[in-house]
Amino acid sequence: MIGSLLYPRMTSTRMKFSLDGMWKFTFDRDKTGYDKGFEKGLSEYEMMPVPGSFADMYSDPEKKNYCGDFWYETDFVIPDHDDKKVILRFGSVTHRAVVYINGQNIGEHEGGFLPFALDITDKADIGINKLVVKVNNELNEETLPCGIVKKCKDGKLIAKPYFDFFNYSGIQRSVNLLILPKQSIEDYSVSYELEDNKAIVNCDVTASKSESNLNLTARVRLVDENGNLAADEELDLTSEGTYNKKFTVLNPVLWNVLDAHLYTITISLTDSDGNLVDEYSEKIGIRTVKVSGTQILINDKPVYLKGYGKHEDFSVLGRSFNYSVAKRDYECMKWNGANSFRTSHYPYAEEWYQLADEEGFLIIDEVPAVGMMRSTHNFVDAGTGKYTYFFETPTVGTLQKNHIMQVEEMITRDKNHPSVIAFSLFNEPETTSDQSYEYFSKIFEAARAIDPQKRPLTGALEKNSSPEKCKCHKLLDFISLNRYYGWYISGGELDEAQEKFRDELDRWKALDTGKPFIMTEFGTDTMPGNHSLTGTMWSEEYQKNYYEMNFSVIDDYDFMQGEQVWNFADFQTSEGIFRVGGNRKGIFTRDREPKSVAFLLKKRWENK
Ligand code: CKX
Repeated sequence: MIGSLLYPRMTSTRMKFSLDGMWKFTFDRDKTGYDKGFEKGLSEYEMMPVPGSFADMYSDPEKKNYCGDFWYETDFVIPDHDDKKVILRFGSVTHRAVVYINGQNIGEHEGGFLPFALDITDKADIGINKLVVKVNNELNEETLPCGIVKKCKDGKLIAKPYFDFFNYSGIQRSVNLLILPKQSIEDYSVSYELEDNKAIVNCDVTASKSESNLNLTARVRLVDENGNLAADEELDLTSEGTYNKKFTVLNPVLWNVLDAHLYTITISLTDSDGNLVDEYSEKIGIRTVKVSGTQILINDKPVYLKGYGKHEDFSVLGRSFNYSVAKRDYECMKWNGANSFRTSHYPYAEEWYQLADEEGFLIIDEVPAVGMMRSTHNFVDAGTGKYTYFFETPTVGTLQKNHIMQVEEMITRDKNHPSVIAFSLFNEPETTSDQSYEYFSKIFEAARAIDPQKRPLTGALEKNSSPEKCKCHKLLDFISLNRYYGWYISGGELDEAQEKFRDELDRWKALDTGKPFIMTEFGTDTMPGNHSLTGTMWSEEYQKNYYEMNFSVIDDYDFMQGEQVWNFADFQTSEGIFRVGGNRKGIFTRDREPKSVAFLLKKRWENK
């Protein structure tokens, strides 16, 4: 992990300047960028939006599907400041970045969906500086997500993901310049216990160290939505730079499902003369999450998850964040009575979670551990019994290191959001070998150690991970199933599909795991406007019949505590004979208009 992962905010002690805009950009097909001195500045370039996914800018397929190195450049100004710390913060660069300022390497980051912050205080000048970022979007089996790169005879590289969503890349989230106090708040976490009419809040704060090593006092203040002070506490110093306090909030207004109540938390550091050194504020919500028997409890009350597996995906924007699209998505989800979604298959932009905090939405936050089965069509191979020895490969140790790193970065980034009720640590890997168990037990151990709220952990299991063969379900606090009975399995034969689905759930029941289950994926590709009185596959009628059948099964099993349909909207994929203009399993089209089934879900979810 590099630098503090706190969301970039202005406070009375912190300045923030956005570097978003049009940057210089060039592909580096033959990887000669260093020979051409690109790290000092691009001698050939076009302009490219930041944030943005470059693929959807182009009409030329070679550019759209480009795989390899590419470079960005911009100039930025550091204003004169009074002996402060200067930080450069990237929301995400997909999939890996090397950053240069004025020709000097100042840091690198692996992983395309999480932020990183670089301290450039001694590496940049007051005034104008040149920022160059070398980005690479190749996929391999040592980093997340997994895939390979095919090298063509002419040297061209083609990304071959072991997953279906399009390999959108670039500087896809905002870049900010932060000017912070030398000794600053690096991180904080909150966790809660509820007792009659009160909440016990456990608050940890980490401050950065500096040469001056001032003896600082840390305070935490909580203010409710009406501006009333709910707590104001000095924290105890626990070791150099770390502080802790457990305090009580009387009559707390709890954050609840679709009924959000937020407090503003303000952490401050003051010196021995009482001068304010640093201050950081954001919104949090008091709530607990527990698994008890086969139920998931929010504030000790059972909740049934209704909602979606999503993607960050929209026409032209690709995978870059846009407030209007996010607002529209929340409106669509609220319209049909959803209360939750999974950030399939990677951590989303931080603003998604802030909006969920405001809306009372529940998020299963997923790390980009997708494609852990060696197949470019694993959505078809899943369920056939195909076995690819994925976790029996010599490079799996490096993958595991990266996996743990990204789990830690994700939890560090997202831990204080009330909306985040669980972390998903994988999607559809091979889980039938002892090696997979060994691999994942370390991942779960790392996640449990780092989450201050000890939230439930899960992972989405595909069909080969059957009750009899799956070695990893024992690691999960609730079991997430991705099942396509009536699409990939017994497609077009809903009676047979129903029998098979019931048979599998009976076998899980017989296993008596004592845990809640969630359907995290089920769905059918559906061409909007394609109608069929006989309900043939791909028609809107088939999608409805499929969901009706699946719901009738799900409702017969008490341990089923949620349903997240696949997918919220149609989304872009790699090209292939199984995809017509992308994955069409959306309940909404890619431009967020409902398919007929959206009304079926509305009726069901508003009454469930
Ligand atoms: N699950 C049988 C992972 C998702 C895919 C989905 C699909 C697969 C199905 C696995 O990322 O989009 O093929 O629709």
